[in-house]
Amino acid sequence: MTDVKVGIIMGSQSDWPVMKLAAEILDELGVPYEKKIVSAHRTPDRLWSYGKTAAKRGLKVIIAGAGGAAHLPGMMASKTRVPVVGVPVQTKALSGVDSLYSIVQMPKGFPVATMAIGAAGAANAGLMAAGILANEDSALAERLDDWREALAASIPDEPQDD
Ligand code: RP5
Repeated sequence: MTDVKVGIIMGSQSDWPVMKLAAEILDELGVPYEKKIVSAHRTPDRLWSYGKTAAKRGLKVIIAGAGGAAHLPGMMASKTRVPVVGVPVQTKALSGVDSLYSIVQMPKGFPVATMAIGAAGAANAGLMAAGILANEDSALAERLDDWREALAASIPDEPQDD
């Protein structure tokens, strides 16, 4: 077992610019994570072994991002009981609606907590993972509360002219 409790996985190197936003949130909150390319279609054996060992290795949350025929989050949820947070990566052809539908419509028994398409979804996946871990980590809970308060405080009371 290691200190790493969050796994960020993605179907392709091309997903990293978006999935990086989840990593940046975890960096801000001081949550250690690992990041891997694991493709449901191109590296299915890697997917299988990642899912098979995830709980034993001490992972508590897996953030999985993919685009198009985005089967990675759902297949990972089929292979491990570790909660999977899915991020639909935006696509050129169908704007990420394909990714969203591929991830969100799981059959009963194998849930994926599906975020919004793209950047907001990736950042929220980091926050979701932190929130889950914060239930058992009071120092992290305090950092997350502070992060949320800072965000609220950054919102102006009134709209301004440009
Ligand atoms: C999916 O196909 C990946 O998650 C990525 O979003 C998409 C395109 O992958 P590349 O062709 O850019 O490698 O498997």
